[in-house]
Amino acid sequence: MDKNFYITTPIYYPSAKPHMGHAYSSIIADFFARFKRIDGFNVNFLTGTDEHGLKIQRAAEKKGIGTLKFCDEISETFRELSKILNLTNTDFIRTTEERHKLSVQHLWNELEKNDDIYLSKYSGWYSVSDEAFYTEEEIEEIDGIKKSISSKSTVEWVDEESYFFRLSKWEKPLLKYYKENPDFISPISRKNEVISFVESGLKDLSVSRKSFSWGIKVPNNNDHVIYVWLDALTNYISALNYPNTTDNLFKSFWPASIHLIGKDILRFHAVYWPAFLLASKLPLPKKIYGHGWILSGDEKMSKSKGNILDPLEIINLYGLDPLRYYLIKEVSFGNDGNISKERLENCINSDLANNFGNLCQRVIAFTFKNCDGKVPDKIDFQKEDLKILNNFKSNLDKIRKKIDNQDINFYINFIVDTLFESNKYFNDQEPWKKKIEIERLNTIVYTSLEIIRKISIMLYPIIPQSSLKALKIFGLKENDIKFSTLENHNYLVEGRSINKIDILFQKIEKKDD
Ligand code: ME8
Repeated sequence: MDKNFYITTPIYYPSAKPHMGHAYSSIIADFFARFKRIDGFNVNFLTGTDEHGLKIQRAAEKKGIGTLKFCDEISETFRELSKILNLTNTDFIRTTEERHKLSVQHLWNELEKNDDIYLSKYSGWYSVSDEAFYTEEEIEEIDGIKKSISSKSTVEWVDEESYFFRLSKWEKPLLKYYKENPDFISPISRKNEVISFVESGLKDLSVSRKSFSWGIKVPNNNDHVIYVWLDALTNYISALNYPNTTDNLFKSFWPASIHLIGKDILRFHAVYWPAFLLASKLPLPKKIYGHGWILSGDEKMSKSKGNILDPLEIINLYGLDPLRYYLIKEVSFGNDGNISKERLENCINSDLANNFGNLCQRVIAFTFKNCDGKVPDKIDFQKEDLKILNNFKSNLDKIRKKIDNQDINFYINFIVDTLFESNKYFNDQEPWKKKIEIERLNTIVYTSLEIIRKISIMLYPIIPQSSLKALKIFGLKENDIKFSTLENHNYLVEGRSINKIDILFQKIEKKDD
């Protein structure tokens, strides 16, 4: 079985500081990376910044700073955010790095060699905000201003010499590929959008610009810079040392397991990128997943709309793990979702503090009071204990499959239901009434401790810091976290001392409480 897993986030534009939408994609990617890692996979996890093009050049001009200096500063805030979000990315790529430039120019040469690139002239609409070309049918006029219908960004007229990529040539091969690889574009609702776009006919794509210079030069024609999307998409392989395809990184991790992106950039990833790869005879990524948007009110949160939520503000107020938990649980994965402080506070109070935190504290206190602070011995599992323990064991492969289908909603619901069942189990079994049936009391405590261990492991990809704190009860460290151990009902060593831990989550005082 292939035990290598390669996940990527989009590389973000450092035109302004990161916002909640960026944090969302990165946290979700980290969730998958962490899950795969505890399930024994060798994980490569890439994120970074997309620094070329007119959008960045103009943003730097507006600030009156040199473009690279401007990128250095903002790219650094994205790198810092990765740390603040506790991401386990294994690399952070900037498209202004030399390793990337070499890779892009090599890819360009391959495309040219295979006769997929030719010189002509582009006359049409361009959105600098989206760094995208639009046809007449894709734009509308609002108050005398031409805008993209899909993104509502302003477009401007471009009329200049340009290199073109023979995208039209790849229309049929792409449709064939989508058909033969039904999971390539996910979720399914978005796949149909892409297929109808391709079926409606692909025109050749302009892949160079002549009227500005902030980009990677076209080899052998320094008057042109390479179109920023051809440049940016290549990051996924330049970080694996492409063009050195015999390099260990490339051999181990290409094709990528999944490119996780927002639905706004699906066309670039599900049409242009696979076409570039087909044309350069490279394997295609296994999956493109276009998640929904974090909305602010009813609108997509974005810098141009001025409705940005700052992840740092929320983290300072509530802490990182509550934010991670909230984004993973409350934004139904694949769909759009709203952020509300009220729902975030509910998550903290009810799921994290009441259901998880309390379970830990109750069981620890009971173990100290009745079992001398030790994992009890003389265990004899009964039907009711095995029922709850087997619930993990019998669902292990199902959980793995759900993760491979990006069904985060299943994963989190499984945890929420199990937490409910676990609290109910402890209440129903009434160990405090079993002080003379010592074997029964011990078995209930043992089972409860095992459940806490298992749930904490499942929570690790979502709320890593809190999960590690909870696992301190058993003296377990990050390296001990293995998903496969959820199968084992007798993992905890009888007679070994457990540890008291601090309160995991402070409840938020609500005004109407
Ligand atoms: O598009 N809700 O960069 P970008 C959810 N550089 N996710 C959001 C979001 C929101 N409101 N806003 C942004 C680019 N995102 C290109 C990508 S990849 C080769 C090049 C997330 O800074 C989401 O993942 O505009 C979206 O696709 C990405 O940030 C766009 O970031």
